[in-house]
Amino acid sequence: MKILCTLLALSFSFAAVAQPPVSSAKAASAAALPAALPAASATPGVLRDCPSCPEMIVVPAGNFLLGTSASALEVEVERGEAPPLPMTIARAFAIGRYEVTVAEFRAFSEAMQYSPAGDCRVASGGAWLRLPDRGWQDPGFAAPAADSEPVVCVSWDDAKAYTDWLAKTTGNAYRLPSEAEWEYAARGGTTTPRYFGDRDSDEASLLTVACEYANLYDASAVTELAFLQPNARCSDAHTYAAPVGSFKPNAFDLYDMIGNAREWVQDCYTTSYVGRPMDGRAWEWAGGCELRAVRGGGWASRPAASRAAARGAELQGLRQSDLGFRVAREL
Ligand SMILES: [Ca+2]
Repeated sequence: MKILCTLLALSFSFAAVAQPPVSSAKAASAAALPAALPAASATPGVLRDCPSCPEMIVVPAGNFLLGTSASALEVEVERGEAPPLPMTIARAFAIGRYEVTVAEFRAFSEAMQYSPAGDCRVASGGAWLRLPDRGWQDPGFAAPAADSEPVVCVSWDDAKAYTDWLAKTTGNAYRLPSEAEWEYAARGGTTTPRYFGDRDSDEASLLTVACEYANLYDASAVTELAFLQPNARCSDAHTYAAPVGSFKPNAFDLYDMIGNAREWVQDCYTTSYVGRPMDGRAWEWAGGCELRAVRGGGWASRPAASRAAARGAELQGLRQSDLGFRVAREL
C-alpha cells in the first residue's frame, strides 16, 4: 500500500509537469550566443544553438521513481534497476530531441580533426565481431552510415569529446545526460515500462505496438542478424539503425529514447541505486570508472532490454555499431 501511495503521489506530480514549459532561461542563453549563430528556435521548448547543433527539447523539473518497483511483477527486472529510488529533478534541462546524428558528429570531427581510433564491434552471424575496418562512417550496415542515422561506433570518450566541443563552441553547458535525467526524459511522465505502454505481461508478445515507436530487434531482423534472443513480434522495417525520428515520439516530443541506438550516459555503472544522489546528478567518483551506464536498447536489443528502466553497462572505450548517444544541456 505504501508503494502504491508513493506511486500515486508521483503520478500526481507528473500531472503537474507533463507539458514542457518554455524555458525562462532560453532568452538569456540565446542572447549569450556568438553573433554568427542563429537565435534559438522560435518553437516553444525547442532549442538549437547552431545550424549543425543537435535540436534540443526543454524538459521540465519534476519528481519520478528511478528504476523498477518490485511490485511490477509483469516486468523482467534486471540487476541494478531495483529497488527504485525517488528522484527529484530540481531544474528544467534540455536534452537532444534525437540521438546525435552522423552529420552532427561529422561537423565535430571535421572541425577538430577528431577521428575515433581503432575498430568497431559489429553484428555478424548472430555475434559481435570486432573489425578493424569498421567505424562511425561505415558501421557494417547494408550501406555506409547515412547523415540522418544516429552516429554509432563511438566510445564514451568520443561522446564526451563531442559534448565538450559543443560546449566550447556554443558557450552553453552541453554534456552527456545523467542516468536519472535520461530515464526521466525517456518516461515522459509515464510509469509504465515503456512510454508506449505495456498491454500484457508477456515480454515477447506485448510489443506488437513497439514497431510504431521503436527500432528494436524485430521480426524482420531475425533472419539477417540471427541473434539467439527474443524479438519484438512485429516488423519495424529496419534491420540496423534507422534515420533518427523515424518512429513516434514520447510525451516530451523525444524520439528513439527506446530503440535505434543504445545510448551512453554520464554515470559510472553501478549494480544498485543504493547510495546514489537523489537530485538527478550523475553518479561518478574520483579516479573514474571502467564501466559506464548505457540506456534505451537499440536495433539489436531484445524487448526486455528496451525499457525506460533497463540498464546496461559497457567498457568506457567500447565502440559498437548499436551504441551511440544524445546530449543534454543545462539551461
Ligand atoms: Ca528493427
